[in-house]
Amino acid sequence: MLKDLHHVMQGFIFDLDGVLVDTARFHYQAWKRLAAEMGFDFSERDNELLKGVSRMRSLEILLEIGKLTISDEEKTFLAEKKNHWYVELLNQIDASHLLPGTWEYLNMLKTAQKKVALGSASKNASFILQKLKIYHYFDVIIDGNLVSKAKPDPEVFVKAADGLDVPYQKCVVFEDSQAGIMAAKSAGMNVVAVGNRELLPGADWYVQDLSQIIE
Ligand code: B16
Ligand code: MG
Repeated sequence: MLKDLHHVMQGFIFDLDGVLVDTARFHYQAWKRLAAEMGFDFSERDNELLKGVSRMRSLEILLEIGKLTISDEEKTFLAEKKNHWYVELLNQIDASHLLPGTWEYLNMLKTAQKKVALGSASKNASFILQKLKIYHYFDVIIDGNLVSKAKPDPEVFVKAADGLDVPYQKCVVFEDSQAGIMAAKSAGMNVVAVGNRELLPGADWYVQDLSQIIE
């Protein structure tokens, strides 16, 4: 039972994009601008392929869509350019951009003295948490700057659980991507998928957003 989660679990690990905030549309705008500059279109459907994926891997997928081959130096340059545009867009976000239930659930966990961590692929995670005014809720923040292996490798969640000093089987991960669900399960953790069962097989529980978990 989803309700029992709070009694049984000790560590609560959150993915960022798609779970706490919808930054996917800003990633989309920035990638679309880059694609346009290179002379091809990038659809919202294509953007689904980039969710939960690292920045460099996202660029490689974009280049595959545009059927372009470029050098590693050019890749680094383009990834930085996209990030510059993305960060410009992030400047407009504030607490009103939190997904439903996020603030209430984090508050509830803090009141219950539960341990809370972030496990995100984003190198901008700390900046985003500060903009959203929820940085202080996190005991541990593991982001794209601290991991070398992308989801579905469990590294990001293992580091988060170790940082919280909670056994993996007492951790629950909240994820909106298939790679993230696989990463958490392979670490022996419990998973709440944020999204549809059909699109995200393999999780232990399903919610549309965090407002469905609040007791
Ligand atoms: P950055 P998450 C992921 O965040 C996004 O879903 C993914 O689209 C993005 O490419 C990745 O972060 C890297 O982000 O360019 O800011 O380092 O879902 O793992 O919280
Ligand atoms: Mg995500």
